[in-house]
Amino acid sequence: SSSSTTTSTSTYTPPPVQTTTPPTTTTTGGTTPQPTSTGTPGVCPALPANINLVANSALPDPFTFVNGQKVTTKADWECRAKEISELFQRYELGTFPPKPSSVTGSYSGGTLTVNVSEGGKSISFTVRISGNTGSNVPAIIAYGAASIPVPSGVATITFNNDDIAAQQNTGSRGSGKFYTLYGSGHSASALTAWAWGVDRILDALEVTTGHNINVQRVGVTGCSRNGKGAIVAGALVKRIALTIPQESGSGGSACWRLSDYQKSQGTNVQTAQQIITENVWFSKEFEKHVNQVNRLPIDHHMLAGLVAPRGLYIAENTDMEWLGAISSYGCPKVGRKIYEALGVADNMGVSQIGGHNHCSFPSGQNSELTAFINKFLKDQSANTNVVRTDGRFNFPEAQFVNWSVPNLA
Ligand code: MCU
Repeated sequence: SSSSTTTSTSTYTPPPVQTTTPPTTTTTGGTTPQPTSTGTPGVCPALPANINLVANSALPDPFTFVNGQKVTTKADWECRAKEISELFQRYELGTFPPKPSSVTGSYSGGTLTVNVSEGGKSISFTVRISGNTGSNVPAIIAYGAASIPVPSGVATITFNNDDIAAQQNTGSRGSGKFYTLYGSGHSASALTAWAWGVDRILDALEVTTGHNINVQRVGVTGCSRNGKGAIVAGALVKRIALTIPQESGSGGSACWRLSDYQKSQGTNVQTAQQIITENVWFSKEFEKHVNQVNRLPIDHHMLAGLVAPRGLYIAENTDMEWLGAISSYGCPKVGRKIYEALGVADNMGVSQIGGHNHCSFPSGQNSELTAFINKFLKDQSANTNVVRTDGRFNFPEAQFVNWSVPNLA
């Protein structure tokens, strides 16, 4: 394992395009309007190429820009969200590429074929679609295979994410179709490459007929390692209407700082230091930071915030020590403050219960899941006010939150 120390200005090379133009909500090339928006974009502060990383044991303030400016409006938040996305890409996810020059598709007999070309190279992959009878059918993209009960009236799009970026072990870096297209040295981690694959599935659905899917009402889910993938997809792909990470734990719904805190309390929890020794879910750059995660200007409460204001239902499991029950509950609970600031707290749910095996969705969460699906995929009204754990622990929130929640105008 790595024992390198982090230098205050890291060796990060910024991507060539750094602009101060306001964010657009359809940078991935969607031709349809977004179902929701957080406000009118303004001119955003530029993110400095080099950031002086200073230790902060609290979860970083989502409402203060790197340059110290405060977030006071929803338009500011759009800028801050863009900055946070860039920070995630810089420190842990690698670069999330924009829409490639060509994406085409074809649909036949339950199989959607996605063809992508960029820079003289091409790849193709397929996803299976089931339950798509009718018209304007909402759908859930399931990484690997769905391990949540997908209700009738909602199609399932089964996505073999490993085909896009392999996740066997640390030797998987740079292998998979994403890297065939962009080169094996591309900085994107597996989680990022999979999100890119989700983005391309949506592109292909948009330009293909016969599948009956309503592209405006597509959710994403995955469990465990694939749950980490689901939350990253929801954060990066703004066309996703509902994000359902299941038992994603560290690197997903959990915060690096909180998992380190639990580790220091004697819990056998996955930490950043461990995660990089197991797989390629995060970028090479992240390896420089795992010994000092409290110097990162981000943590995963802000990853949840990138999904806002769209639907986000986090399902966790108190019985799995490795997931870090306090971290997997406390982190999204803090992340939900971003939804609160936007006036849509109920669009994000946090639910953590035990009494079931890993990735075996418990019936005790069925009604919550149904409510989120009804509201965000079926356009029905539903009560999605959920923040709960059956864990008998104390999350010392005041120790980790030293900022207040603005009421964004
Ligand atoms: C919770 O997700 C992961 C975990 O991060 C890994 O450390 C472990 O090896 O595998 C879990 C998983 O994906 O289980 C299916």
